[in-house]
Amino acid sequence: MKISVIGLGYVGLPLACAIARTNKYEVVGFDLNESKVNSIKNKICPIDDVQCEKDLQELSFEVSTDMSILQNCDVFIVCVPTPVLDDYMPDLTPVKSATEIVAKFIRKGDSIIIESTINPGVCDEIVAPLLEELTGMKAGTDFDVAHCPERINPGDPKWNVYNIPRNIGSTSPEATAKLAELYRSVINATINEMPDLKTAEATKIIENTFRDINIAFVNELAKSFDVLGIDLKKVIEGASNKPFAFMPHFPSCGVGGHCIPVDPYYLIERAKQSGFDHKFLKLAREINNSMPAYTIELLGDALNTYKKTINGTKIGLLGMSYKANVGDLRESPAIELKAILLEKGAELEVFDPYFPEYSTVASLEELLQKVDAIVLATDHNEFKQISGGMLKSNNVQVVIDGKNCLDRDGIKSAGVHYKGIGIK
Ligand code: SAJ
Repeated sequence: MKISVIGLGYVGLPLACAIARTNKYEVVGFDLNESKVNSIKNKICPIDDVQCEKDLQELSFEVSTDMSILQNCDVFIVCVPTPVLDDYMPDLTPVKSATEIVAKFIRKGDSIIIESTINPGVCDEIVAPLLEELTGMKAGTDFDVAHCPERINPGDPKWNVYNIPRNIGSTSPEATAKLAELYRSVINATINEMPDLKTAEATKIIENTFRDINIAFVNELAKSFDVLGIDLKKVIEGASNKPFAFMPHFPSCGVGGHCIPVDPYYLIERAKQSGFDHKFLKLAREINNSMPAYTIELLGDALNTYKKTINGTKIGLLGMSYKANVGDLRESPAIELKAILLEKGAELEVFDPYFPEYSTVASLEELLQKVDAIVLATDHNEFKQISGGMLKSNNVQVVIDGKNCLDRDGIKSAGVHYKGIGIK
């Protein structure tokens, strides 16, 4: 069986490696990005994925930007991005263009599997009709459409494509069973057969929406406990020792990434088209989107105690990435933090070890020497070493810890003003 993976990013590349590792299939990879394809050809892993770096050394399979590589494929697995537009509508352009490419090569008896995160209905209402229109064939009869939502967690040292359980739904139970077997031959984890495409699409969306609303819950608690003078970090720690029916989430300066702040909009928009208004999901998004501004409010309040304003003060922004120890700017709250600080007249320095191109200094030490206050936006390991002594000796007066990850007690005992999100 010849299998193609279309889109060789943090989802597609590990999957192509996993399929190649079985030695059971001919696997080819297709991507539009020349430099990414060349890196892979030279066994240089273009993504932050420890397992994938290893795989690329040990395995070899054909990758190309030339779509003729898709000739005679039996299965086409689409792993392209599904970003969100400025109006928070899902941008399905990459999925549609990948589908148009598959339409050139898909034959009777073949299957297309979408792994990209999509709102419920996209396979039935967009992918299948588009393929039928372009090929003259009938979905479910001449070819199968399936959805097996990706669950890759970028930078995760434990969970990877080989061991993460998966859900799959298709145009028929028989097709679902057939393609589930394919995944079982590649992945050493439960492959759950779902009743249909919409169920599989909805499953991924609610997994990430669950996370977004729970983060919004603790973010609203942070604002409330800041006025109540209650230490939210201790409260969450306390609640976390309940052995059942509690799952901790943590307040922060905002929710970034290509999944959590994006996926809820897919459901919100799709349900709205059918006349249902997801008030709760929208409110959660509003709360999480309000956190960068709230973080800067905390900075303004802290500077006030030194009779200072943001305007004209030297302020250091630590971190641009949305997530610790990876370099990924997508929907990062740090982007908004930076914009607000500049708009308020801060004399801004920025440092993120993963983004020298966005950094105004070459090191954490250099930043600390230059600023009177810092806002931590990303909990990179490198920033966790910041001590009260380092801050004091550099005359840093204020620390706003946007990820509640610094040594609060040590910083306070050094006489530096510390404020976290929901904690003093
Ligand atoms: N965040 C909080 N508080 C929390 C957890 C996260 O503010 O309690 C923020 C993070 O700082 C980040 C954003 O939310 O800005 C997203 O964080 P994330 O840990 O959810 O990281 P992602 O975006 O890489 O999410 C992925 C997702 N994986 C897939 O979609 C396949 C998500 O489903 C996982 O739950 C998540 O990784 C994970 O568990 O780390």
